Amino acid sequence: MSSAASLSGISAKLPQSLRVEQRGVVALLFLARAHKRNALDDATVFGLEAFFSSLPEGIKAVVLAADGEHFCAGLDLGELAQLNVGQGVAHSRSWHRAFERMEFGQVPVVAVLRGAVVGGGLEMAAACHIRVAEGSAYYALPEGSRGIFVGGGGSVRLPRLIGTAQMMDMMLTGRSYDAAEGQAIGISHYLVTPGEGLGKGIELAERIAANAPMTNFAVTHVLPRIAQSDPASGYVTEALIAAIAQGEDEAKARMQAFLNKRAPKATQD
Ligand code: 1HE
Repeated sequence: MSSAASLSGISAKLPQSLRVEQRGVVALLFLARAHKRNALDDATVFGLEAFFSSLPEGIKAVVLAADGEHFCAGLDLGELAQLNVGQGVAHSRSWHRAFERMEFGQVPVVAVLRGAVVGGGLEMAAACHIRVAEGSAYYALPEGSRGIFVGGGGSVRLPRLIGTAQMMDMMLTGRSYDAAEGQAIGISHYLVTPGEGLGKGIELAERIAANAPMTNFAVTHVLPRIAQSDPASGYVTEALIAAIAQGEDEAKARMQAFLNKRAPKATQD
């Protein structure tokens, strides 16, 4: 597959704070700034945008993980301290672009969370499609106590994930949630013991990568739009994407495989 060479092409363009590896059709992208607890500086944010904008065709899913004990300490506070109002708007919009490329990019993204998942780190996790948390993960929005507001799309994505009331509490009172609480309120989809996160993330990414590409497109690009639209528009959009997906040769082949007793049944894991 030519994707290995292409991933090394992307790798050469990434800042030092990002590192990429390949496992077959799955790309592993690591935040590699553990000495700063993977705080997101401009170079990293632009690197994320570039990475998710130019994945080679052979890559079918991405696992986003982090070096060190902490997934991400959020915004690099040293950078925001220098910005005036106009630059602050541009800064926030640059985060929006990067996380938009993640959420509505070419392939599904599985995040592997541990330690601090705070501020912009939680905003980034919210832009991923599947979240696996190790038992050490915890979630907070320290923006409230730093005198600022979320700027990485958190006010759009987090209310959908955990509800506006929970987000208000996190920002106004500084409340944090541990990994078990985060699982209970819907931040993570999977909770695993420390050290198991990457393996679980790769396993899930490989399963996702085995889906028909049109199904993955429908789930990541169309489902969230339907969920935000009025029901009448939602039903029409659903009918259209359902027809497009089932009309693909791959869907026909998969359904025929089941009818010919060559495909697995939909049993419990
Ligand atoms: C940083 C950052 C950072 C660490 N920006 N440099 N985010 C926060 O408010 C969280 C701030 N960070 C922390 O609360 C702690 O660092 C942690 C709880 C995550 C980890 O604690 P610890 O004891 O393991 O590490 P540390 O000693 O605090 O940090 C190690 C180094 O990383 C240290 O630098 P050093 O040069 O003194 O070694 C820290 O200064 C540095 N570091 N976190 C800059 N965030 C688009 S809007 C998004 C808005 C936000 O994200 S606001 C939330 C910001």
